[in-house]
Amino acid sequence: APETDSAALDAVIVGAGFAGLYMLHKLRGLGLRAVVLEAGDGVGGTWYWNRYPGARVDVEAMHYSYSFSTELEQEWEWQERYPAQPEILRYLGHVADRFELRRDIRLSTRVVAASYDEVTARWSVSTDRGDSYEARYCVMATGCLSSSRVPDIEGLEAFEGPRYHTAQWPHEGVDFTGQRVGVIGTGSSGIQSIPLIAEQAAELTVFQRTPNYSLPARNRPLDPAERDAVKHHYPRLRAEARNSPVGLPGLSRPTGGALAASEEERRARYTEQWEKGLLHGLVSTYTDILTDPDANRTVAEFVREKIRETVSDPATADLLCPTGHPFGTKRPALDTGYYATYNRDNVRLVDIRRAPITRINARGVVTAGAEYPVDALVFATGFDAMTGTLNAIDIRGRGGLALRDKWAGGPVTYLGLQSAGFPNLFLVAGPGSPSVLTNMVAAIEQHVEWIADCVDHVRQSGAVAIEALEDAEADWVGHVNEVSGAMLYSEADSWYLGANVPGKARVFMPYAGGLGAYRRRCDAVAATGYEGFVLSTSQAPERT
Ligand code: NA7
Repeated sequence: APETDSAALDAVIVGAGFAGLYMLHKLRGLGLRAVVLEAGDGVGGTWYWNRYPGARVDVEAMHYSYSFSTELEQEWEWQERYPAQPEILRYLGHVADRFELRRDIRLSTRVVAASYDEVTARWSVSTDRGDSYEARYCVMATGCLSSSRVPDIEGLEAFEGPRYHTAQWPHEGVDFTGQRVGVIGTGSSGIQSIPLIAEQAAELTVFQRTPNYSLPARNRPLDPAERDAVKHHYPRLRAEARNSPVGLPGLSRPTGGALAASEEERRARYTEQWEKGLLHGLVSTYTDILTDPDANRTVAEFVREKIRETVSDPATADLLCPTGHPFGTKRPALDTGYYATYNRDNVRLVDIRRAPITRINARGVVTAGAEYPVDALVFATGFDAMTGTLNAIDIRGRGGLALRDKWAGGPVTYLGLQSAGFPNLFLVAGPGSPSVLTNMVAAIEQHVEWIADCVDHVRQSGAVAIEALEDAEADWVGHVNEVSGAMLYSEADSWYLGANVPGKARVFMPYAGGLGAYRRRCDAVAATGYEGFVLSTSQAPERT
């Protein structure tokens, strides 16, 4: 992009996924000039990268979609209840076209650094192409699960076959016909891809460190009448979603605790939710599923029973039953035929908790005690979540303060939207935001709209910068910790806590108070003239 462009820029947005696309549209609506810098060769963010077999959304698409345009929500026809990656990518491509976003998106452009100049009160954002963009505002729409991780296993480079990470899947797809395939990792990506790889491969070996809870998705094509009914009721459903804890309509608001109910009542309620195929169904049955270990055990045991009913070999079933962490403290998966896959003759499960992988050699995977030769290896090993992508960018605020240094002991933000010392830098779905515990698109819309209103406020006030105050930030971090501390989340080694990345600070990053409560808090902050933020009305004096 020509350097001359940037003199006229108001904002640089990093990332062209759900967040970045809407942010661009929103800022344009304010009359601002913004540009989106995107590392991928196409738009779509998460849905651009994650092309592994079986990659699907785990929130119903009729709700996991933008609500900001009535025309868009009425004209788009979702084909499935839980569409696979290509359908969601088509949707985002359509959004980019429909709102003419592409002319301001620079693809194949990875942001490597961003620094704030106190004299001009502007950000300078540099890319791996060697150019830079200057603008008053910088919005990091970089995603929560966008830095994929391959564990540092000795001998990895010696493996002679192809290696894949689920989030770096080749665009042309992979044909495993006739091959012996190894999959490492049984989070959502492993759970979604394993059934399909098992159908194709000659042999599949799954290396499991931690069994996860997975619920049947009950995915199906959407019939037109059902689609129309949702569209007809969108105004009510979207309003309900926006103010609900998880950003979705229709979930029951529990009133009582699980242990106050009889075993029969509990079973009836769990069964009802199990049949519905909804990610947040089981946790919304009773008030105390995520706070009381005994209440949680009732639902965890219900899921384990389902696993034992499905998997014919009792030893395999046992290995698949999660016992080390409470239900819902890691994000459960929604699957299609996951547990039944282990009834196939060509699939075996290897417990690498008991006998860890010691190395990889030219032929395959070596554990303490056995060697598993494979032709191809799939890493479904997840991400350096929530902070990985931000910390990979050299972000410098006032006085040259590096965000990654400030966050060395864990991320600190005010409302998940800003960090003190970094004026005019906004985060979408950042640490301290509820996004990953909710319907991500509903959370993104809230963040984007709040940021746009905030930028508008700064401009209307004749100010040049807005920055979170340290006290407000400390209070927010305290509140985030207090809310999750009263819940069972710390009992799981999850990516919410950074526990999957060796050496990462163990801090519960998301705000667990729910989207509705979060929205009310953000609205109150805006209504009181951006309490907890400071506006600078003039550019900082030149330092000597
Ligand atoms: P996840 O949920 O982080 O899952 C990663 C999996 O890989 C998980 O089973 C890990 O076991 C396993 N893993 C990670 N590192 C290793 C090593 N070193 N050795 C063995 N096994 C390992 O990532 P996903 O991509 O599946 O899903 C991410 C989110 O995307 C998901 O929550 C949905 O919101 C969508 P562990 O549990 O750490 O023992």
